[in-house]
Amino acid sequence: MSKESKYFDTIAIHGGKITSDNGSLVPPIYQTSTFTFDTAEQGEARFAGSEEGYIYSRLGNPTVKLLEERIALLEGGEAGLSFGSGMAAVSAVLFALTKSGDHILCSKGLYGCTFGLLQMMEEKYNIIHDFSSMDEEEDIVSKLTPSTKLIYIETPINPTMKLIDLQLVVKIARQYKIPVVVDNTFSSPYLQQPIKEGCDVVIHSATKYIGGHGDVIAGLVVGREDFIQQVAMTTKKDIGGVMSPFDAWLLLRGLKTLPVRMDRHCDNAEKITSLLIKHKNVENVFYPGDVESPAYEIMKKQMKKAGGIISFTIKGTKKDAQNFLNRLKLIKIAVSLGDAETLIQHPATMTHAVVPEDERLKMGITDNLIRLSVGLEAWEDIWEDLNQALDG
Ligand code: LCS
Repeated sequence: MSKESKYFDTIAIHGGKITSDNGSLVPPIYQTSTFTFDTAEQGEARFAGSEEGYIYSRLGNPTVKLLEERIALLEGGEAGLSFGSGMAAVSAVLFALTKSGDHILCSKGLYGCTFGLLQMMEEKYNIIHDFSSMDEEEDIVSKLTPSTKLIYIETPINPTMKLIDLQLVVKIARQYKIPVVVDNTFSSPYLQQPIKEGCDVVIHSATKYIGGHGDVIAGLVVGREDFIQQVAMTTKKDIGGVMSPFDAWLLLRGLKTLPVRMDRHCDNAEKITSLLIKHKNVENVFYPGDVESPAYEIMKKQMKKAGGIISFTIKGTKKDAQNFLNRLKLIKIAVSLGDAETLIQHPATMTHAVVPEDERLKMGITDNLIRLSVGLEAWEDIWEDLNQALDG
């Protein structure tokens, strides 16, 4: 883009510099593993870092770089970095910030595989972790240790839709000089920009809203230039969870419609929430856009809208929850979220099955909890399907 816009919608379409000689409107897919050097000396200079330019696609690729520039602009951060999955992004950041003996303070509630990764880090590498609900200053402070190297949070939390007050966490983290890492997957940069709230690093499973069409697995990280460079040249380069140029191209395409898609996801989710709340077979609905929700005030403070995910408990057992899912016709039973299709899943036996039952219950993931990723269909059809399955 010749002149950077201040508007999110414009940056989502034009942000970053397209590398193309031919005036192609859409960025080319540089489907190449390596880049040739004119001379041996040029190769030496590229490796030494004294000359800019591409070397090998695990280290950088023009299509991927455009996506990295665009996500950095959209999150309001200095630089972006891409990964082959959300988990590759999470692990690269966590391993870059810690070493054996260090401590991580996490939100009480995390995506199941992030929980699994933290357990593995503890068992294999002695990088220990603890959880805080992050809703009270005393609790956060009491769980910090001299070895705490980062605070790691999801907000909204997968799948309970609890929110964490970013300003509260940042205030404490600054006092103790600890970086705050936020998994912003559920909000997308359109609804929430943690770096603007003072957080240090943002992570996305770009598989979700950023891709938006259920056809790519990918991860993104945004942070300060020096940190991104550190991750790029250590845990990304040497562990190697990189994004393919084609996947970067799909994500660039997805980003163009992120604002319009998110508005529709949010509108549909608000409508479905208002109907779920009134259904006789629904016990509780967890949606931060519901004015009765304890998360509502935080949502108003740090999010543009409440997002497209609703979780709710039905009256009944695990079997009743499974029977409810089995009665659905339009809505697909699937993990993942943020797609055009409405997706539904049972966290206790699917996304969070790896979390031991007592930990799972502490996070609020009961056997009758359902997670709904509200898609872009007409809300009337989504509701008709939910309603008939709930009535059944
Ligand atoms: N962070 C969050 C908050 C997630 O929800 C996920 C995946 C990841 C990170 C990992 O991203 P991935 O490697 O899959 O791109 N969440 C999933 C979910 O809730 N259902 O299926 C995957």
